Amino acid sequence: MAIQLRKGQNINLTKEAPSLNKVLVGLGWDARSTDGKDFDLDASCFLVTAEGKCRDDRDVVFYQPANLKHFEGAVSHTGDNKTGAGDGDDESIKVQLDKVNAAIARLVFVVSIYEAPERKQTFGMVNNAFIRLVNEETGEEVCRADLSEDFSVETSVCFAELYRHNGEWKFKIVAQGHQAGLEKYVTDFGLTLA
Ligand SMILES: [Ca+2]
Ligand SMILES: [Ca+2]
Repeated sequence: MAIQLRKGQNINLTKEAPSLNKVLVGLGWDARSTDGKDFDLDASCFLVTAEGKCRDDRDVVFYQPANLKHFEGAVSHTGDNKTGAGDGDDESIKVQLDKVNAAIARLVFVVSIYEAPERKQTFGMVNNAFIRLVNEETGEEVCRADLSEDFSVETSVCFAELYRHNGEWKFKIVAQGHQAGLEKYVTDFGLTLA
């Protein structure tokens, strides 16, 4: 039985799922209405040091071909979904915990709306958002969170963080949205991506 988490809650993965190493983080959403335009949400994963910064532009994994696979092999994105249509994971990110560099303290999972200002789209137009963490080797869903939070004007939402705590791995539901879009995280984490 997967553990259900709410905003602000965390789970100690090292205790709850001791054999966990290959992690699949599945993220899903549906567009409430699209008025004809594509509604394209993108999942990204930032690898962040204890100082709160990415080491360089290679520490973000997202749909761009050059950034689909992390250079150290720790994180990979399974590919861009441009509509969110259907149930189940719309995009997913794989993490191999034992390959995460010791310099990385947190993996931050953010979902943002592609071309949100141009298309005048916000998270207020998103339904059924969720994040779930699966043991890829057993197929077992370890935990999930349905983000029932009432978002409105946000164009990016930090769904969750996978982080080290006293030598153990924990997973926390953040569910914090921002109007500034993905650029906010790019700036906060010290990246120079356009
Ligand atoms: Ca997408
Ligand atoms: Ca969907």
